[in-house]
Amino acid sequence: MAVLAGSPAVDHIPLLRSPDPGDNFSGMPVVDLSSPGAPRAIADACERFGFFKLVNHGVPADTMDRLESEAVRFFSLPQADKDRSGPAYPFGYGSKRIGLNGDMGWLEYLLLAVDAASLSAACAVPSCALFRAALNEYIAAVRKVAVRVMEAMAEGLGIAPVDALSAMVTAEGSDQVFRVNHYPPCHALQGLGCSATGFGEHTDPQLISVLRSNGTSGLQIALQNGQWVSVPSDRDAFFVNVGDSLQVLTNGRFKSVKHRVVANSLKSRVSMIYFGGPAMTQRIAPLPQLLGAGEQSLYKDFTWGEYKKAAYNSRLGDNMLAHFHR
Ligand code: GA4
Repeated sequence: MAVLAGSPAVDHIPLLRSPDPGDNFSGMPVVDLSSPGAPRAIADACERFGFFKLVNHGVPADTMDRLESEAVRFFSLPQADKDRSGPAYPFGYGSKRIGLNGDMGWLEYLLLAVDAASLSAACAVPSCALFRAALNEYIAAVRKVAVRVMEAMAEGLGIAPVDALSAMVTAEGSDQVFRVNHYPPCHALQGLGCSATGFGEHTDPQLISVLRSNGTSGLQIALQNGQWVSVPSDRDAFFVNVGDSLQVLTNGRFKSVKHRVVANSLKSRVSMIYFGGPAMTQRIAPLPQLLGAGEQSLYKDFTWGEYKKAAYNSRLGDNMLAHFHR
C-alpha cells in the first residue's frame, strides 16, 4: 500500500491511481423526478448501475446551500473544538479513521442519527442551533425525496403496494443515518499523478443512499465490468445509490454499487448523505411480488440488525453480502 509521506497522522491513507480524466461516467443515467417516465428510468438505472443522478427533485437550493455553509463553518473550527464533538462512534465527529476496524481516509466527518424526519434528540452534536436547524430542514426534505424515489422504484418494478419499499424507511424504528463529509485538499499530491483515498471503495449496507455534494468532484463508481469511472459533480442534483439491502429485496435485480471518493489536490469537497435503512428487526429477503414462479432467493434470510452488525465488524472493502449468499 502506498502511503502519504510526512505526517504520522496520514501514514495509513492509501494512494489510488484514479481513472484517466477521459473516464468520466459518460453514460450516467439522469432521471427527472418530475417526469412521468421517472419510475421506468429509475428501475432501469438501478438494474444497470445501481446508481443515477436525480434532477428536478424539488428541494430548494437554499435548503442545500444553508446546510453546506453551516458544515463549512463547522469544519473550519479549530481542531480541538471539533474533537469535542467526537468520537464518531456511535455518533459524532471523526477524522481520518473510518469504522472501527482500521480503515483510513483523507477526510473528516460527522456521523448523525435520524429519528423519523429529523436529527435524533439523542444526538447531541452538533451543538450549534443554526447548524442543527439547517440539518433538520435538509433531512426532512431529502427523506421525502428518498421516499418518492422508492415509490418510483416499486412502480418501475411493477409491484404493489406503492410503498412496498419506502415503508421500510418510514416505519417506526427505521434505522436512518446522516453523514456530512469534508475532504480537505491534499496539496502533497499535486502533480504526482495519483490521488489520496478520501473514502475507500465499499458498498452501502442500507436500502438507499441520497448524496449531494458541493462543486468539487471525487466520487467514483465501479461499473458492472469493474471499470472505475468518475462522477462529475453537480451541486443542484442528488446522486442516488442502491444499497446491499435493496439488492437483496429485489433478489439481485437492483445492483448495490461499489463506490469510493478520491481527495482533490486543490479543492475541498463537502458531501452530505442520507442513508435509509429499515428497523433492526426487519427481515431482509426478496419481496414475494418480485419472485417469479419457482424462483428462489439468492440469499440466506437475515434481519437488518444482523446485517448491520456484520457490516460494522468488517473492513470497508469487504464484500459483506458474499457471506449471505446461498
Ligand atoms: C458505509 C455507508 C455509511 O457511510 C456508513 C459507513 C460505516 C461507518 O463509516 O461507520 C461503515 C461502512 C458504512 C460500511 C462498513 C463498516 C461500517 C464503515 C465500515 C468499515 C455510516 C454505514 O452505515 O456503513
